Amino acid sequence: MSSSSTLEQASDEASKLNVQKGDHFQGAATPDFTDMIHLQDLPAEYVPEIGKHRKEGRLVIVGDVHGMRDSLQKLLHKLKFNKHHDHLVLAGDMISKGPDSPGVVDLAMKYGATGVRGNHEDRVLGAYAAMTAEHLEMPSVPDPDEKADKTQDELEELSYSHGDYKDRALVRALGKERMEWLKKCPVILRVGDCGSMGKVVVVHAGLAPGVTLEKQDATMVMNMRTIGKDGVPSDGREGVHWQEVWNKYQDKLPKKQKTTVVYGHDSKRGLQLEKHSMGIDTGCLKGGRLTAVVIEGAHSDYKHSIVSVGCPDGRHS
Ligand SMILES: [Mn+2]
Repeated sequence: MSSSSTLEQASDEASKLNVQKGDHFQGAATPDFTDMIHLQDLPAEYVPEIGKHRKEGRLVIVGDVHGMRDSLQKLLHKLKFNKHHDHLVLAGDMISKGPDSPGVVDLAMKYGATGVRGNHEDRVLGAYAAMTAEHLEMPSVPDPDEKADKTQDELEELSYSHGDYKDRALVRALGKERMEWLKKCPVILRVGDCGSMGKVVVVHAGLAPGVTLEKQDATMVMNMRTIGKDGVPSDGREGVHWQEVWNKYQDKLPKKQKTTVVYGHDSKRGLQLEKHSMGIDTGCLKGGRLTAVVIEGAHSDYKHSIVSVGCPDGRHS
């Protein structure tokens, strides 16, 4: 793609954003999602080098952490992760469900990690945008009054009436600084060329084959599991898994255009390693494993390995 067409696309995107912003200023009650980052390039300094004189350094891509801070720490210890030459990428659903979402974001910030926006980050960021639009206070801890004197039924009713009660509680638990960090996580992270792996891209759920990264449907990138006969992705489990279609499509492409996708989101299927896709959600939250794809440079090519640690069941903690 030429740089001018990239620029044109960028300005197309910008004008679309302006339209949405205009609607917002006209008093629409919908939250302002215009700051969602669709596609971002991983800075070149984080991409491992190859060759005789390569610098030391690995790219460590970790699947769905879901608030399992201690498991993430254990995995990084096992890898002897060193933030001075290694780079950590979290493939979305870092937060929600598990015991310590704030702790996971703190670790990510401490290690200078790059996060990708998963369906859970998207939900919570949606709640954050709505709360910000309503000018609600953002206390750093959940408001104790909110739960006081309410029975479970009332809480459920509250949840029903607000729609996103749990998401708002998590926003409050995370606080502004962590929410702003999450907001900067792109839907699609383009790592770049990694030799025989082709171009490497990290997303939370999947990519539609034959569609440019710029034109991918962001909601589907964070949610897809299957692709229908019409070629349209879906979050349903019935039908052909998206990565089957993706791998068949990659096989037909010239070598230089092949793309390997690293993704999470599908703990039911677990580790899914194929030629041009690597599914690494191995169900840490439910007492499975937390898994990383480790990419490093060698003399004339890149190599990758899978490293994982066992996790306690984090669902009821
Ligand atoms: Mn997910």
